[in-house]
Amino acid sequence: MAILNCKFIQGFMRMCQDGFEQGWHERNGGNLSYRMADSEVAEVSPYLSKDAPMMPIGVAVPELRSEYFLVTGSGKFFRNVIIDPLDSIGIIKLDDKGENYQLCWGFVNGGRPTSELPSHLMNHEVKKKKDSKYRVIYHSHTTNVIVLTFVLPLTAEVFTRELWEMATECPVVFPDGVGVVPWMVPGGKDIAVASSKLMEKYDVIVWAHHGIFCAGPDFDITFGLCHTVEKSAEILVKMLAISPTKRQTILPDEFRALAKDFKVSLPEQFLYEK
Ligand code: 2HA
Ligand code: ZN
Repeated sequence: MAILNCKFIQGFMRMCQDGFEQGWHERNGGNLSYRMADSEVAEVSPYLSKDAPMMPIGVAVPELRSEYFLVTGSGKFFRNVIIDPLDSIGIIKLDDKGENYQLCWGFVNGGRPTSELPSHLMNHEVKKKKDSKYRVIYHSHTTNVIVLTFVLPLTAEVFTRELWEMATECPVVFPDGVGVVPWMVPGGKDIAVASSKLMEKYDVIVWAHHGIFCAGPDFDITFGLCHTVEKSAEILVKMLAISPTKRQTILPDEFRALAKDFKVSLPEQFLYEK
């Protein structure tokens, strides 16, 4: 089917497979959504059905009215996306209030969008308002980030600083830091509201004892962000397995020097004296 050759659908499927191969998507874990550009909507328009019934999103996202999203399906496995995309992924269109959606393509065996649709869309709305280049929201069950939510205080200050210290590239890749949502029931409005509030400030949000949400302009940047954060978390987990303390690390003034040379601004909130 020619629609599957579209660049954005290829990129979406590749990201699902990449995440699965990293071990972040056991069973139906994790979900991905992509806000389509007008040119991409036009490209696939002949394949889109326009009369499917409207379904409630569960939250209102007026800023996203009439937009189209490519999304993974509720209960679908990332593992199956590349071998059976028509079953696993789909395109939805929001109504002119941003309160309901209709299925336009995909989910041929009767699926529906990810159970985390409220969080995805509220995060998309916040990001679009700040910077219309943002198009990707990615939720994955990154093992080492989850491990850290059992041993570190659940604050942006501690998570950001500890992850920055574990790899020199980190403050350059996520200079705004990492937000943390305490444990909450997934899938609903409350966790969507809490997450989107943090998305105003961060591109990375940790869900305690659950996983991570990342936002970005394209698949490479968003996957790379998640990959970088999880790699740093892995280094920290390995370090903590050897020793509860660090013999040496990157110091606040060294971060400030890095920020200057790499032309990023690192909030002082994260450069506290320990
Ligand atoms: O099942 O990851 O958070 C998908 C999920 C729910
Ligand atoms: Zn999840």
